[in-house]
Amino acid sequence: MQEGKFYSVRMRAAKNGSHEQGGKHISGGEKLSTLSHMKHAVNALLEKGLTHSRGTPDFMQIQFDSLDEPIKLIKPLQIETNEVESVEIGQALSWNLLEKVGISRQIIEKAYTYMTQYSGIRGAILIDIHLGERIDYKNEKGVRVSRMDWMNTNFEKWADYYKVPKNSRVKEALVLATKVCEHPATVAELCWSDDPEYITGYVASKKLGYQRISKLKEYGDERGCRIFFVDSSKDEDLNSYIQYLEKQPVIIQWGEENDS
Ligand code: PML
Ligand code: MG
Ligand code: MG
Ligand code: MG
Repeated sequence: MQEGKFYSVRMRAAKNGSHEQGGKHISGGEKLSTLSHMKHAVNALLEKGLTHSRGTPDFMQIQFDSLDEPIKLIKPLQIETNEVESVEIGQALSWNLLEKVGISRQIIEKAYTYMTQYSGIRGAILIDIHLGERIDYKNEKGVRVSRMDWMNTNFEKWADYYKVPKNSRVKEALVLATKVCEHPATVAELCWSDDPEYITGYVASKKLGYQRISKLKEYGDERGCRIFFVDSSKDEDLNSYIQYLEKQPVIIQWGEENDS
């Protein structure tokens, strides 16, 4: 890993005013960077926010903050890509995977209604696996998982090894899912993009790994969201769980045995 102090770099972009003014969420992004790489990090986030298929933003905020906490290194979740013929088959597969980790069909059904109900919020929503109720108190913001990254050289070696496309979307989603699933209170994550041109989504958990599903929604649909299924009995303090998601710095690092 690189030497020196690290900074959390964050971007959020909206259209028709800022998020606070009720603007439409366009894009968000997270990086960790040293000061010497800051221009590169800021530029990459600027580019991401300016070229999103949800629209051209008229509000963007890019900020960096120095990190004082030690950075936790985590191995990426195992990745698997499930090619499916249709959205129906893709969604049925996502149900099966969620059931495999112990979530009841009744709760999955609720989660599916939330996926569209809460589409367009910029963070994730947290639901309790026993009652299926939304448990974060973040309203239209949701919980923004932050302070995480994967250094490109290590990511590219991993991508070569697993023959995964070296695109930043897969990288960013896997970084997020790995951080989220590392916490013992996370049972699983269900995600598909709010990008109308991107229909691949995933179910992730520590046990299942990162299970990509090639079709989870129809092309052109702007609805998408992230849901974390949380076992609240495993973590008495919801605040400390949210604190971990928002504040614990994490770098994904592929195992040393494969990393020359
Ligand atoms: C997003 O970009 O909004 C979420 C993307 C999820 C799927 C990424 C992948 O292809 O693995
Ligand atoms: Mg997005
Ligand atoms: Mg986003
Ligand atoms: Mg980076």
